[in-house]
Amino acid sequence: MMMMMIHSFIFILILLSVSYISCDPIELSEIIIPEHTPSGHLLLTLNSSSTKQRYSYRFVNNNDRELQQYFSLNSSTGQLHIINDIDREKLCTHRYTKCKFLLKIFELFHETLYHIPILIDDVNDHQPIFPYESKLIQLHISENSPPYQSKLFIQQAYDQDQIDNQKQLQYQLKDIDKTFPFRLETNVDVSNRLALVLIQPLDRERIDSYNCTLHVIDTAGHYEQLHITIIIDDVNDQSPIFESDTYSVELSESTSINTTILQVQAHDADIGLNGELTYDFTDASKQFSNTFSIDKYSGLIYLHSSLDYEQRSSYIFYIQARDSGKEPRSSQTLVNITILDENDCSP
Ligand SMILES: [Ca+2]
Ligand SMILES: [Ca+2]
Ligand SMILES: [Ca+2]
Ligand SMILES: [Ca+2]
Repeated sequence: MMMMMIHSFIFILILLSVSYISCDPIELSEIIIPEHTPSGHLLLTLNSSSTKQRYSYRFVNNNDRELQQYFSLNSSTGQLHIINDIDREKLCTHRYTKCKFLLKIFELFHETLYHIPILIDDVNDHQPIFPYESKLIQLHISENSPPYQSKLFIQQAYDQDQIDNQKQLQYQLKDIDKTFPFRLETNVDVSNRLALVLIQPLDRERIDSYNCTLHVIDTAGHYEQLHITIIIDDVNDQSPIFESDTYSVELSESTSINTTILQVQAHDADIGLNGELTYDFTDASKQFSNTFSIDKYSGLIYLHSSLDYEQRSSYIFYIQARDSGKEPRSSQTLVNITILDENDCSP
């Protein structure tokens, strides 16, 4: 019982002495450990004497307790080994500062405190990564964008290694040919974004999308690719074009009402509303809508009221096709209807 009390007393004393170390520390020189140094690697031996003196080393007052899990300390020899994989990028999240720690070891019998600065050295073990959820992104540009003034911005790649800061990463555009109308610009502004600068006029009606691959490589040759599809957005720059400038038809004066006479048809190379057409009489030809009617979507023209050759032997009017863009474009065609005489007058 007495012995147990003495032991407890010594233990408390030791704890107290460990917690309240007042001696001047011995500052050891910095140990540089490359990250991922294999487990079992011996970093230093604090007690190299061959005398029979007793030594008892232990970690002490290490603010960053997490650090201790990577090392084992032999209490009598003071040998410090690596026992866990050290990943610099996990241990030090501050990318731009050195990954440094101060490891403190106390020797109880000689009351010696050691300060051991540790520097975890970066190894280039990460590839650069583009900050997008997918490796395939889509960018949009309007087809009337002016060359040299129009840019498509792309976020820079990021590399977790300290060695590979943003300026060290090299970019290249791949899978393009001479017709590719963009040029890659790096470090375009303070945000260090990348940009695809338009260098040729676009024409969506000719080419409506482009593909390229953006390649980034770090100083160790690790690389990443971002596949980019550039969609050319339509502008209403095309007018409808009629299949024919003139539509001529001959019609018997006895043709019954609602008979289909002809169909006018135009095409617009734009897409969406910019290419969606409706047909109607031009303002100047509105008067003919008493005699003929037109279906605004199909361009079919019907006879609206009965004809009489003796009263009128021909009709000439204009039909316009108009797209549905915000600023609509239109064009017109001529319809020439000749009425044929039937023997309907009594002698
Ligand atoms: Ca890297
Ligand atoms: Ca690294
Ligand atoms: Ca267009
Ligand atoms: Ca159009």
